[in-house]
Amino acid sequence: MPNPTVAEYVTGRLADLGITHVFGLPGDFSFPFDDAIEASDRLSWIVSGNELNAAYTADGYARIRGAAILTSTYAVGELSAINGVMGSKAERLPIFHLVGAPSMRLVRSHKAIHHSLGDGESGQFRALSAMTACTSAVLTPENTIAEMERVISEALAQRQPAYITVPQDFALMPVVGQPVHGVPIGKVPTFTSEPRELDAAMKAILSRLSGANRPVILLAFTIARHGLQKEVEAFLAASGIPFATTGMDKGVISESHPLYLGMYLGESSTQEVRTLVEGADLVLNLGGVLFTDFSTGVFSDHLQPSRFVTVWPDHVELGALSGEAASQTKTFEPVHMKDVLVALTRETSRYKTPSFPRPKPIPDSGAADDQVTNASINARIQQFLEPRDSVVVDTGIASLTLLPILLPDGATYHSQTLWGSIGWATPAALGAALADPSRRVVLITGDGAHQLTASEIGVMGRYGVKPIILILNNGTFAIEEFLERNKDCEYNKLAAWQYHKIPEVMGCHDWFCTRVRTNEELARALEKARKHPGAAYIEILLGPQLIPPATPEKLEAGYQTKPPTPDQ
Ligand SMILES: Cc1ncc(C[n+]2csc(CCOP(=O)(O)OP(=O)(O)O)c2C)c(N)n1
Ligand SMILES: [Mg+2]
Repeated sequence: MPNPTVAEYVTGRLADLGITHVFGLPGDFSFPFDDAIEASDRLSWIVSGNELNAAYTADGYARIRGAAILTSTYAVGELSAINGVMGSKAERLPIFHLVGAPSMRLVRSHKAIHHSLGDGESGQFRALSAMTACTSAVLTPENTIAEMERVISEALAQRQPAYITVPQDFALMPVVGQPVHGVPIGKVPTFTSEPRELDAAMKAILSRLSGANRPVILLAFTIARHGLQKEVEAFLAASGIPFATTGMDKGVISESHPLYLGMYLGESSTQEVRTLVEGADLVLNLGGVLFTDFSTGVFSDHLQPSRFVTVWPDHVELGALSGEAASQTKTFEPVHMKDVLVALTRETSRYKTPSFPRPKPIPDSGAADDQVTNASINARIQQFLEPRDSVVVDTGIASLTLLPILLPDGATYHSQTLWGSIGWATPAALGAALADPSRRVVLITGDGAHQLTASEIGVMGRYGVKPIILILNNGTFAIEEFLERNKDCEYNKLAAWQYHKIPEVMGCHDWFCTRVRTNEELARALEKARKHPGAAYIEILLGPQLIPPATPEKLEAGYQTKPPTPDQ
């Protein structure tokens, strides 16, 4: 058998990882990749509305499957994808971005080809795309086999995108060398811990743990990215130490877990959670929590670095003890989080778990005949959720106010807490639905965010996914008003779309679509959606928002536009 072509090999090698869908748009320079995907019996094309949306869809898919493939054409396609792929880089998701480029013959001829600046150059855009990835490769028939091993291993180690491009003529040539048959993503070896470093790290962690009376665990989103939920659950069971999550990490381990304290959101936490987390004499930070502005009630976390033991994906860090200089921070590397979790489960003695109040569901608010508000909606969403739902939330008022809802058993929560690009959630929900059809997907998006990427509703209809979609129609970019304290800007007002008609005009069949105004209407619509065998799209006309604008102090903490006062 002759070797596969470069395009066939690349797509086949990525299919070995267990990826079964490719998101993107075709284009002439990319035809070899497009045709290889079309011909593959392991990969299905999902044709997106545009490349940015394709990147968001791949991001949502990778959150559940562990990795995704995105394809776009040279320059015009790949540049459109940049914001989406950069978001995946920020939020640590391995997206393999395949881009076909002009043939080497064209490159050498310096002709003014389409999708160029007309200056005979063709390599300028590669650098821009490569910046959105942690690793990149320009393939030739000779280097393809080795380069694919390198970029797969790097992208999975960093859990960040890889950019892979190939001139069109090279893409059609057979690869040179012995093709590699890969293994599914869960079996791909990533880091190897250095035994002496691992041993020393374990001694240091166990010594800190044995001296602690009131330890707590913070769990980071990277646990899900590295697929280590089972290892964390085993350690929780062995140690009995309770855990909390910040906004970015919500639902990484089931919120029905008996050791779950609740959300730690700095000064926006409940008093009980604040007391337990801030009063802990040791914070075991598993995975390396990113204390972002929106995760921590605008940098209002009060945690002492000296009490931290942080298990990053590839190293361990022990805070300098109080009284020691910060330079006394101890690091151990390379040490893999999985190895630490396994060793901790084996060696930690069980704590007597302190009694703590179980996190409570947020209470009902708003009378049946009242118009739905951003306050009354949260409890209703919480009651509607079912075990194992995937909840996908866009950036807006809801991404702040939904954080305290209590998720049912095994439900996961996905939002772009760090990157925060509005419009992400609609395509990401499509990706999540395709990644695991056994889970119901519930998409919650503001109207403003939805207007950026609503074309993916048509893509959902085309591929027959069945999410439940809640559109929060308040006619504005309301969170901007919350952050800006200016209620009447032209730039925050939205075109008045009739959202509930979108699925029909986009060719979606058997969708339950409705528009509701009161809490009672919402409750009835949710009940219908629950029973409806197809997708559901509920436009919710929100009443005046009840969230008071951020205080001047909070705004200043978040944006820091003024010189600090002397005592700060
Ligand atoms: C791509 C992008 N453009 C602009 C912004 C700035 N931005 C953040 S939130 C937001 C408004 C979101 O409005 P909507 O979806 O209606 O939600 P609401 O605030 O009304 O709940 C905007 C414009 C952004 N984060 N991302
Ligand atoms: Mg809005």
